[in-house]
Amino acid sequence: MSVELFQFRYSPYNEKVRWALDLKQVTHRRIDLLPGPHMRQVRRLSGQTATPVLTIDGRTVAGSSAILHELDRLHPVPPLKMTDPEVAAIESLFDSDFGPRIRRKVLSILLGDLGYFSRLFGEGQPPAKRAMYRIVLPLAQGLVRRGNGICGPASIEDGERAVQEGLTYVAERARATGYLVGDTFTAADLTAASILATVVNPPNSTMARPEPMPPSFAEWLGSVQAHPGAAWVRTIYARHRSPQTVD
Ligand SMILES: N[C@@H](CCC(=O)N[C@@H](CS)C(=O)NCC(=O)O)C(=O)O
Repeated sequence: MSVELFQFRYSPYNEKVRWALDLKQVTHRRIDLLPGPHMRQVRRLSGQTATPVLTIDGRTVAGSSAILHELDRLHPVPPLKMTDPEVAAIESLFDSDFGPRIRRKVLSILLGDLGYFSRLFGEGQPPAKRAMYRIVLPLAQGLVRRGNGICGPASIEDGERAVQEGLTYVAERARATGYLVGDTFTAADLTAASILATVVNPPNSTMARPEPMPPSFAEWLGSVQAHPGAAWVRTIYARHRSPQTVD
């Protein structure tokens, strides 16, 4: 089976899919795209512009949830329980509510340092492509802001609130068993931990960030690490995330 993931390196929705592929030990190839210039290629493949997009023997599946459903169907072990209504509700809460709100805050800080932004997303690209991306980024950044609903201070403050709400949610919900649904790892844990990993920055996430980070970003990330929800994210990553070697 030939499996290809068209991805952004630094994106929780892409991290969700990488995690599921690694967990189920699916051999695959990852194709890194740059935010902005990615649009034409992703649209040609899937009729829309958002990543992740997975192709399985030439067949296209777009969107992290649809991809996880398909992977759970094709590779049932270990199960992510995508058809469990409680799992689906938590996945949807993090995908559609906390995820986009937190992303506005994270991206707004990163877009304050375009050199860092281009290093972060350009990792793994050939040097000439990285240099070109740095040059076009002042123009492309408007697309990134508009595409993510970054429109003034209120949207950024709301992102800060979403971080606290998301961390509190997982800390409270996982208190009894360590997991969000029942007493085993499911797509609910995988999704919540992937979305919150953008601020918790666990050491074994594939959303690796080049160091040094911009001081304002490092300072803000530092301020959330003591939250019990951040401890939960680190524990889930330590127990269940072991990135595999990809082709
Ligand atoms: N609900 C979608 C959200 C995907 C999403 O927002 N992807 C972002 C990266 S974090 C993206 O590719 N944005 C670029 C675009 O939409 O053109 C999913 O779960 O896959």
